[in-house]
This record gives sequence, structure tokens and C-alpha cells, in this order.
Amino acid sequence: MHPEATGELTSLLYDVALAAKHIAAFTRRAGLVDVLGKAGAVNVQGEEQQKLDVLANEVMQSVIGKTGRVCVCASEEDEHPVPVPLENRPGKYVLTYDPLDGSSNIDVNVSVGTIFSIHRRITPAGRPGTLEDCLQPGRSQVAAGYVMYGSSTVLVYSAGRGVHGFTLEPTIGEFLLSHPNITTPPLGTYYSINESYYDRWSEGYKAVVRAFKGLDGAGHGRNARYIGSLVADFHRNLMKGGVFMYPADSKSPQGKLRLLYEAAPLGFIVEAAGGAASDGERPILDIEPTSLHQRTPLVIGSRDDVAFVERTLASRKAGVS
Ligand code: P6P
Repeated sequence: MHPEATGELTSLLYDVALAAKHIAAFTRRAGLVDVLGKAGAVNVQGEEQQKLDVLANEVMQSVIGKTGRVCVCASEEDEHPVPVPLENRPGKYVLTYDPLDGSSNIDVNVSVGTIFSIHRRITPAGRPGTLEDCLQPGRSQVAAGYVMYGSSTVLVYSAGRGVHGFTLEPTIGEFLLSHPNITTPPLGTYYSINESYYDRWSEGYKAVVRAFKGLDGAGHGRNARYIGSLVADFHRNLMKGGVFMYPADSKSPQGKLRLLYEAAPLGFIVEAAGGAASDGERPILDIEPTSLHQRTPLVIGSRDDVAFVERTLASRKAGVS
């Protein structure tokens, strides 16, 4: 379908899959090998780095950095982008990623995940990439995906034409197509939000959650499911239908989740699956990034549920009950 294609994007996706196999191998043995617990360092987010965070970041950089397919990588774990030096032949793609999201759950064997986003470079070819190459809106992503390390290891990606899921067959070490053409139901079964923050929320989010608890008498009742691991919560809602919300609140005025390597790649996937992703007012994919680790409020999942949340927030903001 694309006679001009060089196969580099395909190869880059295979590189990410190779890194994922490696990360799966050591997350599966986390309880057995001394990789549990803190790495003794703090990352740019000010969060305790788990040893597996550090390992996963090193694996991603070692697999991706020398392939000649990317010109710059940016990771949640590194304060600055990592340009690919000339000797490694900087390529035409840009990779931003969260190497192991949900890492605070690692020691209790809750599913964790890798999230990745791929753009084309916008600076001239033939030289290392720059921060400018990383700060592109989600709408211009070439591809995006995540790997969930759970009861099985699943890689879900989209290159804009449908969403496809692959399950790792450990006996042959290969990802096999297990979920072709994933679409997400327009109305969800679940709502996912950390309700312990209720007192920090705006009146709009309090009204949304009252409705999802079935307290508005308008039939918006849903089941509550919140794992506290973004990839696990997102994947369940993608497959079954649901809406995940991480609002801005009085403690986190921009929310907690990061735009470039969490909200934007998952937003790209959910839109390709027929869903929606918003910051509560506008599509995540339309946000122009201004800094590498900027945070954003996130409402993501079933299309009609996201629209309901946006309508409710807007009406409360306008003072309409
Ligand atoms: P809270 C995990 O630390 C994470 O970054 C996401 O995976 C998850 O969705 C969120 O934070 C959970 O945050 O404040 O509910 O513990």
C-alpha cells in the first residue's frame, strides 16, 4: 500500500518489540532476582527510581539508540533528550517513551507497562536530533503503542490504520497477532479515577463521579475499576469500554500524567480505536507541547463517555447545575 516505504518504521517497531521482550524477561523474574526495591536514585520527576525503571530505560536506549532509525530519544527517566550521535547515523524518526510506567506497583506484582510514541524528525536530516524534534503535537505521531507486562505480555500499537494487539509467546520469543483491529465501545462499562482525591477536585469532576456512581438519576451508573497503573487501567477500558480520568486538582494544577509519552501515545491509540482523549476541554492530540515533561489532565476512553465528561465539566464551569 505504500510503495515509497523504506521499511524503517517496521524495523523501529521490531526494535521496540525486542526491547519489550527483554523488559518482560526481567519483570517476570523481579521477585527472584535482586531487582526489587529502590535504585537509590530520584528521577527528573522527583520520584524514587525503582531498579526496574533504570533497567528498562537502559534497555530501551541500548536497543533503539544505535539502529540508525531514530535521531533522538526522550524518556520519562531522563531530564533531557538523548540525541543520536553522528557515528550512529541519526535516522528520520523520534522516539519518546515511558520505559516502565506504574513502577510503584512492581514490588506487589501489579501489571506495569512501557508506553512509546514515534514522530518524524522536523530538523534537517543527517545530524543528531534536538528537543524541537521531541516537542511535536500528538496529532503528528506516525505510530504509538504500549506493552503491558501482566498475566501475559501484550503489545498494542497503531500506525493510524487501526489498532492491533500482539501477545508474547514466550516459548518462541515472538509477539503473535492475537487482537487484530481493536475497537473500543462508544459507551463504557467502567469509570477509573482515584477517588481518594475527591476533596481536591473541581465541582465539575465531583458531578461527573456522582453521575458514574448512578447518583444523578440519569442512567450514567458504571462500575468503578482503578488499578493505579495507567497502562493496565487504559488497556482494560480499551478492550471493554470505559473512561479513565486523572484530573488537574488543587494539589496537581496540571494533573499528574505526562503529555508526550503517556497521554499523547494513548490518545493516538484510543482515537484509532474509535474512542477519545481530552484534557477535559480539548483533544489531547491537539495540544502543542512546550516542555519535555509537561503534565496534562487526562480523560480517555469510550467516545460518548469522554463527551459526557466534557459536557458536565463545561456546564459546571458555566455555573449551570
Ligand atoms: P495515583 C503510576 O505511578 C502512575 O504514573 C500511573 O501509572 C497511574 O495511572 C497513576 O500514576 C496513579 O496515580 O495518584 O492514583 O497513585
